[in-house]
Amino acid sequence: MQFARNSYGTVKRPLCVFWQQKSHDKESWGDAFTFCKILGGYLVEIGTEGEAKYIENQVNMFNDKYWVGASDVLVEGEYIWMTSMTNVSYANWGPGQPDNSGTNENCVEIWTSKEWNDGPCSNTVRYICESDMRLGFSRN
Ligand SMILES: [Ca+2]
Ligand SMILES: [Ca+2]
Repeated sequence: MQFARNSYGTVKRPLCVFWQQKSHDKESWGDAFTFCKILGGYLVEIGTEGEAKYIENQVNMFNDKYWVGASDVLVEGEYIWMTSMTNVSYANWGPGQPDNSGTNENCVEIWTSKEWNDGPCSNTVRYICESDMRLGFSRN
């Protein structure tokens, strides 16, 4: 596991991002949501473009898509950050997304292009957790 701290002055909360690096660490969106809680955080929420860029920079090494903590599972087409239960205000949707393909796409992933997509929640995908808590994580 790796840890990183945000040095951005623009985010609304202290942001500590951590994620699983190994190839087997892919989960359904629901399991990713749960694992983040078990790990002492929550599936990452992105409130601003600055925050999005910070996370993108931290996870370039993924070279893979990853879940973030937004879903429209409650009301189709209304995306909510599911930990804070706040509306998704900033988003970087890919072309034509979200498209609710197959009427079965309710969970938000970020592609390697940095663009966002709604995907099937049952897909197993990498994921990013973050924590508001000051747990004394060091970078290594
Ligand atoms: Ca949907
Ligand atoms: Ca989609």
